[in-house]
Amino acid sequence: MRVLDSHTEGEPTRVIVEGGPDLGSGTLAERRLRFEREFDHVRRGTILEPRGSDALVGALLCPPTDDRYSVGAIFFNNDGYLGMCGHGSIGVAVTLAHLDRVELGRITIETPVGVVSVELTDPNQATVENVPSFCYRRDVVLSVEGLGTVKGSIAWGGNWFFLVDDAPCKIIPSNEAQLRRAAIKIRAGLDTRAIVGQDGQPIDHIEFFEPSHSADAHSRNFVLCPGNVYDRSPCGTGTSAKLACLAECGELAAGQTWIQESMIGSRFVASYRRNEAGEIIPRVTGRAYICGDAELFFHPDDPFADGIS
Ligand code: PYC
Repeated sequence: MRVLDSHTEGEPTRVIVEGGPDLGSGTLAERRLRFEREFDHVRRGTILEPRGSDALVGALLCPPTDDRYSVGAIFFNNDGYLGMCGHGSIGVAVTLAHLDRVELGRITIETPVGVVSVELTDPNQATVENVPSFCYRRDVVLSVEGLGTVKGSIAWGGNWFFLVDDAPCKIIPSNEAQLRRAAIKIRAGLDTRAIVGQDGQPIDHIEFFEPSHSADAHSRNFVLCPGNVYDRSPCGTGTSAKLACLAECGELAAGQTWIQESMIGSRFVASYRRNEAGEIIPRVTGRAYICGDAELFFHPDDPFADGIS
């Protein structure tokens, strides 16, 4: 299997460009289900050690359902499958440009939760126009052991997020373990109380915020992903969820810039527009760099061919 590795503002993406499973036809959501049911060993073998790491997000390229779209992509990680992935969409676009499969300009990526458009402005920079995003519930309060009362909002940005009003401690790399433990507890608390997204969707990403550490950015975040690792980038879908909440509270107007910084100081420059239906369409700009072009081997006798779970 040939994979191209890149990172988007520090967060890695591994795109399967050759030798991935053939998921057949159907919608991307149906194909994601087929991936999960019949080829989950491929996800594990590609992402988990010894070939990968917990921080990796994978993307399987597949033919789109409609030739108006450039490509289909199913994103996955150490825990399972994602709806959309903002940093991953930038990684896919930069990877396709690196392989000369697309030119600079606009491409469209079909995902299990909708079609996103990605404008490649140079070989290492792209703007994702995400799926419609929205704030689902505000001022959700829950009591979490060891943390006390936690208040936040539930929002959709291509994945489900709980955006916590107050971070439990300063968002700096040396507090990573504390932030991760707190976010895991909050996610468990939401789960126990059956606090979910629309249509009963589980909330699998937890996001903390604090003011940015630099004068030219608006906010710093820490995002816990479903596999209990933090997003090294400011998280494209998490930034989209944040924009939706800011718009809901009247704190950010359409077209206004929001610079979201991650715990490691990398940035996404974001804004939103409203479509004809009045929905929020986030735009997220970031940089990605190719860092590897590899062939992965899966020997039939290898006891860890399917990864170390
Ligand atoms: O950038 O949307 C994102 C993302 C989701 C999980 C990891 N990154």
